[in-house]
Amino acid sequence: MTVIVHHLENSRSQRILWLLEELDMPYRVQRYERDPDTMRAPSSLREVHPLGRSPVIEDGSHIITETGAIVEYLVEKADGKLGPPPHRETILRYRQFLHYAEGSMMPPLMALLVVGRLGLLGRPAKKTVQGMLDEHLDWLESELVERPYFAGDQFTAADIVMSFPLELSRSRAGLDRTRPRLIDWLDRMHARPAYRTALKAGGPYAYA
Ligand SMILES: N[C@@H](CCC(=O)N[C@@H](CS)C(=O)NCC(=O)O)C(=O)O
Repeated sequence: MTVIVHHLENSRSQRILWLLEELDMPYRVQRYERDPDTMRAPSSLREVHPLGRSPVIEDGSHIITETGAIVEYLVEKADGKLGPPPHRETILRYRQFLHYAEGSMMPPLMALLVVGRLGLLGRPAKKTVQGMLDEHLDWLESELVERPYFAGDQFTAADIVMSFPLELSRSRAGLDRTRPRLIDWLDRMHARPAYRTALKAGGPYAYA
């Protein structure tokens, strides 16, 4: 069965295309463009799922939303490929980063976007939010001192999930070469052939 990915341009769902390429799983992309004024998804995405958010995948009768749940579903469908190697600590870190990317790292990144749009009014809050993000980035940098990938010695789907918050951090939250391991990790991710192929499949993506 071919998986259908409802993919919004310049969005988190780029990760799902990348994962499908890494898993070598057949898929079809249904692309959606953002409204140029509001940057919101078009209403047609609500016909797929009431939240009108991306990513959403369809696999036969299953319609699945939420990045982490989609990633778990696809890894399971691929018989565990790109899941964690069978090592207790690696499994725990894999699960941690699968939840952490959307649960802990994305909220301050979204807050930074909002306070940025408030201009002068947002300035006091910007410092606080940037401080929160710096804590995240410092911790993530220290994690990569210990191991080359987020879960352990091997590339896993946890790296794919972590890509979007770190790409956003580089584009709008000051992630630069002062955190060399994170930048090196991003460079390694972007050099993967499956990443490059997924970019072609997804269309506009401003964070590669
Ligand atoms: N935590 C959700 C977030 C989904 C989400 O908010 N997606 C954004 C794309 S980056 C979206 O569809 N935005 C369109 C809109 O807000 O209209 C996930 O990871 O799947």
